[in-house]
Amino acid sequence: MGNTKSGAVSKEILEELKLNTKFSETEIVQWYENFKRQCPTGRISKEEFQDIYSKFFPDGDAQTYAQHVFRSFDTNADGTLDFKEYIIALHMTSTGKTNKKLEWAFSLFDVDKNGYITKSEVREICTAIFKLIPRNELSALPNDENTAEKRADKLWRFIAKGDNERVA
Ligand SMILES: [Ca+2]
Ligand SMILES: [Ca+2]
Repeated sequence: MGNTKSGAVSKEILEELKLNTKFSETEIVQWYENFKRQCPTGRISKEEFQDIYSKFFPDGDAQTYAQHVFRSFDTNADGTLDFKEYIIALHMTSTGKTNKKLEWAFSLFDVDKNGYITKSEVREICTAIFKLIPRNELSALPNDENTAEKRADKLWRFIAKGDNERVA
């Protein structure tokens, strides 16, 4: 292990994160130390991310969903999550602010990243979400949303109107 980079967060990243999230400098520095400990290379690969996700859903299949979540966090699309992307992701999914959550949900559903959500993208994400649900819990779901198709239809009716419309 060389000593090419210092162990601290760079000033630019720190300033940017302070501007774009509600986290304080102390919190960001703490997150960074945690991140470095868990991930000495400073980057999380898709495989590592899938592993982390699988631990949260031991009874379901989290692989597909983890891939979608990873894509929505990997804002520069280079196939890894760096510290900045990780903190922004954490902020978007954990903060109480509805517009931030919506922003994230939008990027989650926009599978091909073209700025629009289509019904088939909604169905794709619902299918991934359904794989997270353990089999014995599926039977307990209400009749109008106990399959990925039904859930997608319902969600689509809520956010859009016709089958061929798209959400921008
Ligand atoms: Ca990235
Ligand atoms: Ca799209």
